[in-house]
Amino acid sequence: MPLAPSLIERYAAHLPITARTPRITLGEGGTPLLRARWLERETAIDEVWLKVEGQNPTGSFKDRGMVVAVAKAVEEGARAVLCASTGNTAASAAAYAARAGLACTVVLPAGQVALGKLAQAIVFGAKVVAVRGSFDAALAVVRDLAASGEATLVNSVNPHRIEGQKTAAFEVCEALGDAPDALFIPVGNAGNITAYWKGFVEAAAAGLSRSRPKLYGFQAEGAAPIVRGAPVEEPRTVATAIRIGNPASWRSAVRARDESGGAIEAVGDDEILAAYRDLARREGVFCEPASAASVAGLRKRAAAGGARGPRRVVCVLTGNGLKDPDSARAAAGGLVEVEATAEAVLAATR
Ligand code: AN7
Repeated sequence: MPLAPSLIERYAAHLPITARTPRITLGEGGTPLLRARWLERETAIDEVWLKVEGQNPTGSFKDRGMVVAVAKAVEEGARAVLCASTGNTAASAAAYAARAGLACTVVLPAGQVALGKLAQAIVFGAKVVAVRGSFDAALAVVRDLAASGEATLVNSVNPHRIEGQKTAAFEVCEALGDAPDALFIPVGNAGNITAYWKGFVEAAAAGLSRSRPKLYGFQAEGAAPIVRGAPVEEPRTVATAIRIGNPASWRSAVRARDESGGAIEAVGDDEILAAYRDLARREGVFCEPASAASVAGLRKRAAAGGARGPRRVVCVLTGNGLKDPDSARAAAGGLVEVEATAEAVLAATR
């Protein structure tokens, strides 16, 4: 049977969808779940799977939540949507607003957004404003604007975003025939770990799985407020997508951690970049640095705990590596340029 054409239609029974909700879609959801043999060997875990969310239409998991948030905004009569973003939310909001015929404003931390994401927001026709400050400052600004009725806020504080994003947990259960033992996921503003937990709880209740996984969330060491138990004034990490010092969904992330029996821990930029490179070279999957935090976290836990523990795990790869060409360039080093002769090329590849 062919898949229903849109995430909203496939999961309507589990989403806040009414007869009046427009069935907008850009082909979101239904992303691959890939077996990761190299990671299985390294970690001595029986099954390691990668949920490749970079295959969504704008290249990140944000599309699952954004399609629902934008459809509900249209249903409720909105003319415009608004968000703060480290980049991916902006790209997704801009695309779905264009699709639905809404205006879109995105507020970004100046100088801290990967080039591809900035390009997406601009090309999709959003009004793009960079502010001097962090993502957290940008979020405070758009919360103010939304409160004064400027536009509908489509950050993950909008509950429709969480509803849409929880569908990834359903897909994992459908693909495996049950929930995994553990799920590894990057944490920034903490909406996604919140959404996965809601999804796994509902999947178990709906009979899509017999169990619920432990959730392991990973922040970057220089941007790890939940791990440290206090907001980080000036968050720093190469993983710009998760350069967030005061996550909006902090409390629900802690709840997901505790109810599932998991943990939220920090990984260093060096560990993130090593996972980023190895995923590309050994598994053929090009994700962005923030996404590799999930795999960095799995490797770190496996190295510390040996082979005991979960037998089947899923790592969420939240965004596509193509979004961040500067990180790729930095990881690759310099390009070799030679004369256009077979000898010169052969010599350069030796
Ligand atoms: C690739 O786009 O916060 O913990 O403004 O882009 O749900 O915030 C992005 C976050 C992980 C963290 N991986 O997810 C934004 C934004 C990637 C991301 C996260 C983000 P949350």
